[in-house]
Order: sequence, then structure tokens, then C-alpha cells
Amino acid sequence: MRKPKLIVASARLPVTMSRRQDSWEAATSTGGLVTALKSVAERRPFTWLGWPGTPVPEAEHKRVRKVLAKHGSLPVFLTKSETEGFYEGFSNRVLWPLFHNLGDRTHFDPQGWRAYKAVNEKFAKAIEKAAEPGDFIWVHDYQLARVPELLRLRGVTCPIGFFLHIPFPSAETYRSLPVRGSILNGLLGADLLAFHSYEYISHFRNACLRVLGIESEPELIRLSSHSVRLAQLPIGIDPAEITEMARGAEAKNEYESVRASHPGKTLIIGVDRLDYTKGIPQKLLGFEELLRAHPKWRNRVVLIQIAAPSRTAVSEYQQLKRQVDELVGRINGRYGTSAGAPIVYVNQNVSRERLVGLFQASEIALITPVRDGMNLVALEYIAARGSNPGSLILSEFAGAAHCLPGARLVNPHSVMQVAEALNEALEKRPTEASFRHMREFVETNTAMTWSNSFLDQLEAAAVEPRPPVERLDVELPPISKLVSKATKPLFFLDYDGTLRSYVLKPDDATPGDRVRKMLTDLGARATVYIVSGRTASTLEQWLGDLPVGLVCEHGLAIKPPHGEWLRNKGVSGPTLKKIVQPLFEEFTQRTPGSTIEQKTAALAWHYRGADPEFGTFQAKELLALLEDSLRKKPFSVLRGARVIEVRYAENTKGHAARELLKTHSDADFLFVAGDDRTDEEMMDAIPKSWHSRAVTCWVGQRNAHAHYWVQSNMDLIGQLEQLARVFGEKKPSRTRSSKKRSSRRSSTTS
Ligand code: ADQ
Repeated sequence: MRKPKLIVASARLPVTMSRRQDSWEAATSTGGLVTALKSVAERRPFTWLGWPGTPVPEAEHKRVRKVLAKHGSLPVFLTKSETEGFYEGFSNRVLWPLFHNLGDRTHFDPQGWRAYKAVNEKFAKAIEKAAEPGDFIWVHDYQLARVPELLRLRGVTCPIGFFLHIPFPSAETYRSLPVRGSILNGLLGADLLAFHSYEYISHFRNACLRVLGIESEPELIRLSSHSVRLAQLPIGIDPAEITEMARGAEAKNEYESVRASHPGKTLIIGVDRLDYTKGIPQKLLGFEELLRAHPKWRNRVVLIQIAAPSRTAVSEYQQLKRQVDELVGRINGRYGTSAGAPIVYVNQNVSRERLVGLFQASEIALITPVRDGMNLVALEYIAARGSNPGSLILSEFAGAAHCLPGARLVNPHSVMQVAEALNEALEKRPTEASFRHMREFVETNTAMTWSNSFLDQLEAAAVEPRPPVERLDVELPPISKLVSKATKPLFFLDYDGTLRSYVLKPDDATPGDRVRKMLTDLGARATVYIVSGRTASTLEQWLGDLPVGLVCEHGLAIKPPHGEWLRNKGVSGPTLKKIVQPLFEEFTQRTPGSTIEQKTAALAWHYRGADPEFGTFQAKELLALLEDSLRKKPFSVLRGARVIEVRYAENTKGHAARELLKTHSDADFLFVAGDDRTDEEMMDAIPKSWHSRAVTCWVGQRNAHAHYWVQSNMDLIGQLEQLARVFGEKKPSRTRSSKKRSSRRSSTTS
């Protein structure tokens, strides 16, 4: 039997292709992710999918594919303009600064966003092609945020995991992203979403609430289509590999050479990509302040700053390079003597072995990002020191600050704080105990445990299999066959969220011309009911002139097409008035933006217009109070999309559906569409005897209660228009509307 594989997708492959005369050569990189995934490869076969780092002419694709296959990699080929818009553009000029809380550095350009969407689509297509049932998909980082949702839309049923390597910003910052909904929805396509820290999870949950109105639990977001697990999984390194390097000649040589160049001096090390998030200018200013405020350290300390060139074609990075050059020049000019300069600045990539030697030689590591997802350098420094404690001065804005309690945390924006932390570290050697705690974290939380924990959680997500729900297409054989045989079609259609998208004020959700025309056509050829939670008077006002039946307040009353309203008699108005109304009024007063909707047999409290967080908080309190006050009373409390509704327990769409199916028992085709929990009741109420002639459809996402799904209201309307056309050509007869009503109903008008 085939062992299910893991498909890893990242913007860049760990293999870079380059052309040498007539052949293609592959250079493999040995980044942290490669190390982390090595141990996963022992567990299950895996394929790495991504861009091979260079544009490849189409005629060469086959050859490059072949070379990459030998490295277990699958290419996603991108043109130059695609990488410009997707990678350098939207990813690195919008998401990168914004997610690092540097909103003023973002440059949104619609062209870049289009390229980002198109490239994410390309990745999703390539993953879909590579995935077989039972496989696992692990998508990496902000460049591919749309991929999880796109995979779902393509009908991929494998569990999808996503890891964000960078921070998730506060909801307040995130809100400014012009395409904020699209990125969030993209990520929410995953079954497992993991971040370095709880802080980022909490920011993400807040953004979902503020931007999409989606509420969540601390580690779970329940969507109608699936649940998204939220996990905190700080990445680690491979400490054994560093210990091994420390024993090697290259690290030893570097150690000796740097110590010999600075005899008797205390060394402070800084290793960063030359990126504006890494706080290199802040670090230099803090170091300058140390030398100014504590002259005793002049000539006694050296800061070795290694800065790896990064994104060198981007103007912000060129500017940063100039700024760092100038600062280094200024400080060295001011505090340098014939005995040497206080800063050694190396603007180069340095081998990992040499870095280990430098870490061993440096008593202090100074890491001051203004924002950093995790920061691997902090972990590498601790691992390289072995049993010889070193002082770690770390920005409180790095994810690693949450995991390394022995570090001296600083606010990098405060030059005084950085200088004082340096002064303290120079005066006081780190204690064994504080260093040991950090070492323990680095040794237990390795790159390997990180990737295995991720995979464990992703495999757990697979225990709940994704329902095999297909996208609705009325031309699909199972549906077209039913339609071709049908002579008496019956439709139950929910209104809000199904035929009409949600709006801030419920009264504004009037039907447009297209919906009215579709219902007119369909109603002329089939028996159609709009099954809604709305009041009879609203439904009458909006749809009363159309040839469709109406069901109001989740089944309180039913009006057959061209007929009269027939009401369910079980209405208990006094309890609603006495108990529920005062509670709702109190909460409306306390919650600005919330409103009460008065129905005949129900009361609804809408908080869509309230502050999302406060609204949710208030709703929780109100729910608890309602539960207490309505105990043993014939009412049910319904929690909908930012609405709490109290209604008579027997008024459910499930009851209404059963009633209607009895009335129209001669129907030979049933179509039900909905989008929220009350519609699940309607779908679940369809008796088994109807299953072979019923089509159920969910709007928005897949849902286990329905056979099919559509992405939007407009998609559904298009499909219903098509059905109206087909039935128009066939001229089916209407179902018999029972003259004998159930004894539970008595005739009334609304
Ligand atoms: P990066 O932003 O790349 O990663 P970081 O975690 O610090 O940041 O990793 C950088 C790596 O590059 C380290 O392994 C470091 O040793 C190496 N490096 C830095 N300067 C170098 C130089 N001059 N020469 C050679 N090597 C150098 C993103 C996020 C981080 C997150 C990681 C992993 O921005 O916050 O920790 O992913 O999830």
C-alpha cells in the first residue's frame, strides 16, 4: 500500500537552479527548514514544491523538472514579472513590513496584488496536481497565504497545514491592509494554522473577529465548512549540528583569529540579515550610547556586527545599508583610537562554521530587532556557547523573547535601555542557572521536534475526514439525471446569506432585480419556498408579489405560492415580553451599535453594528443570562451570525421542512440551499425516503450537512437561473399543494 506523503510548499525551493552553458545545475541550501524537515522525511516520503530561484524558459521546463526530481523537488515556474509583482512586490513590500508592524513602509500596488493572487493560484494548482488522497500538505509563510483556501476551492481533501514564520500584527495594524479579508480567508482554508507565539495567535483571532466577524476559541476557529486549529509552535534549531561545528577546524580558526585581533577586549556579537526589521541602527545607537555614558568601556569592548546582504535590489534596503555604513563610520570615527575601532562591520555572508567560532569568542550577543517572528540567531548563540555561559541581550519584540527567560530583554527603541543592558552584561557575568534554562529550551525545542509536532497535529486533523462535498454544477450527471426525470420540482431556499449577502443593517437586505427575476422564472416552473427567519411582513413586502411560497420566522407561519398565511399556533408571547425583552433592552443600551428585532414569535438581538470585540463579550454574558432565565421554558436560544435570537422551540426550519414535504409529497425533485445553522436543521430534516431525489447546497464553503456547495450568492443564483431554464424547456407541472393542512396549523394572516 502507498504510504501517504507530505507535500511541503514554500515560495523558494531549497534548491536554486542556474544555467551553465548547456546544462542546468542545482545548488542546495542548508537553511533551518531543510534541517527541520530532514527528520520528517524519516517518517513519511516528502516532496518539496516551490520556485527554483530563477526564470526558466518554457522549452527548458522538462529538463529542469528532471534535475529537481533528483532532489525530491517539484518546481513552480515563475516569470520575471510574476516574481517582481508577487515576491518583491506584494510579499516583500506590503506583507513583510505590515506584518512586522511597520505599516508606514508598505507600498500597496494593485498590480503586485494581482500577481500575488495569480502565483498563489499557480501554487495551489501544482499542489493539487501532486496531491493524492491521504497525503498531507504543509504550506510555509506569508508569500503563500492564499494557498490554503485555494486548495479547498479546488476540492483538495488532504489535511492542510500552514506555518507563519513572521509575526502576525495587531488587529489595529492589520486592518489597514487593503486586501485584509482575502488574506485572512486564504489562511482560514487550513486545518492547522501555527505561529511562533501565543501573541501572534491572539492577534490573528482578533483580526478574524474585527475584519470578518468570526469568533473563535483560544485554539480553535469553528467555520461552517471545517475547524481551524491554532497552534503555538516556536521553531527551533539543530543544536547537535552546532556542537559538531564547534568542534571543527573552521570554527576554531575563527575563534582564535578574532580573539587574537582583539586581545584583552570583551566581544559583543551581532548577526543579522541586513533588513530594517532587525533593528541594526537601533543596536548601533545603543552601543554608541554605552560608549558615551560609560567611558570606562571605551577601548575595552568591540561590537562585531555581521550583516548578510538581503533584498539588495530594493530601495529601502539600499537606504538601510547607507544608514548603517554612516552610523558605523560615525561611531568608529568618534570612539576609535590607535588601539582599534569599537565596531567591526562585515557586510557579507559568513559560513555557519565561522559564525559558531564568533559566537564562542563573544561574551555577549546583542540582538535588537524592532520585530521578529522568532530569531534563530539567539538560539544559535546559546547552542554555540556550549557549557560556557554567555549574555544574551534580546529585543522584547522578537518571538524568541517569549521562550528564553534568561535573556536580558530590551526595548530596542530606547537607546538608554540598550546601553544600560550592555553595561550590566559587561559588569556582571551571566549566572549558570539563567543560561542553563535557555540551553534547556534550545536542546529540547529543536527544529526536529518542531516539525514533528507540526506533523503530529496535522495528522490529528486528518482523523476528522473532510466531507466529500462537490462544487454545485447542475450539469453534473447525478443532478442533471434527476432534473431530466423531474416533473414536479420543489425548492426550499433560505434568504439572508443564501440569496442575498449579509449587510450591516438587516433592513437593507432587499432583493435585487436579478434575484426577483430568477424567483419569478423558477416559481413559474417549480414550487419554490423561501424559508427564512424574517418576519412575514418583511417577506411580504420584499417577495410577496412573486409566485413563490414563504416561510417566516423559521417556520412560525407558511404561505404557499399564491395562497394565504397559515400559522403555527404555538406562540408564547408573554414570556418573550416579560423575560427576554427587558434583557435585550438592557444589553442594547449597554452595547452601542446593537439593535433589537421584534418578530411575532421571536426576539432577536443583533450586534453586527457593535464593536466586534465588545459585541462578542456582551453576547457571551447575554447568552449565560438567557440560559438561566429560560430554563425549562419552551424556548430555544439561537446564536447566529452576530445575532442572538430567542424563539419558540418548535419554530425551526426543520419542522417547517418536514411539514412542507408532507404537503408536497408528490414532488420528485427537491433542492435545498442555505448558509447557517438554522439551514442545517432544514437539511437534516429531510427524511431518508427523499434522499435519492434531493440536492442540498451550502453557500460560502463546504459543509458536511450538504452534498454540494457554491462559493457565493451569485454562484447560487446563476445555478438556479440555469435550473429555471431547464425546467422552462421541460414545462414540468407544479406539485399538488395539499388542501388538508396539518391539524397543528390554523389559518391566520400576518
Ligand atoms: P529570518 O528573517 O531570515 O527568518 P532569523 O531567524 O534570524 O531570520 O534567521 C536568520 C538565519 O540566517 C540564521 O540562521 C543566521 O545564522 C543566518 N545569518 C544571518 N546573518 C548571516 C550572515 N551574515 N552570514 C550567514 N548567515 C547569516 C524568518 C523570520 C524569523 C524566524 C525564521 C524561522 O523572520 O523571525 O525566526 O524565519 O522561522
